[in-house]
Amino acid sequence: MPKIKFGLGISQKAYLLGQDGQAEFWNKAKQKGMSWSWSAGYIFVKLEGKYGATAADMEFMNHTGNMGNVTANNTPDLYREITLNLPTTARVTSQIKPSVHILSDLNQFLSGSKSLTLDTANNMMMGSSQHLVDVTDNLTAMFKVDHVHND
Ligand SMILES: [Cu+2]
Repeated sequence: MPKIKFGLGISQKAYLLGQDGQAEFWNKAKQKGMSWSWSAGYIFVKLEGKYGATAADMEFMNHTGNMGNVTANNTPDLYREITLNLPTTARVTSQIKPSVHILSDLNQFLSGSKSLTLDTANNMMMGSSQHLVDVTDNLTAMFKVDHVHND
């Protein structure tokens, strides 16, 4: 079965190349609001919105990322590699540039393999706390390839 593999976040291998080793990627991430300071590094996933039991009137902000060198800091590594099955082969030829269309089920954020509840203890979090490790693990199951365009 044909497959596609991609990274969710930035691997330590890439981050530890240092700021000069990022080429233009660091600046692009910065422009898109997907970075902290260099020492904290890249934001992997940024989820923001409102929630509430009766009305969506509470703000939440969950930003996942490694906050630097995980070995030196003795913190969890939130980088994940995702492998998905392709329903059909993606053909690359001189005429064909295939598009792989991936759907993301955001419901996995809180209702994935581990049920999570937003509350005042976790609704404003950045980095790699246990809540954000749980969020990351839930999000790894959010992707699926819906279809491939071979044209
Ligand atoms: Cu499509």
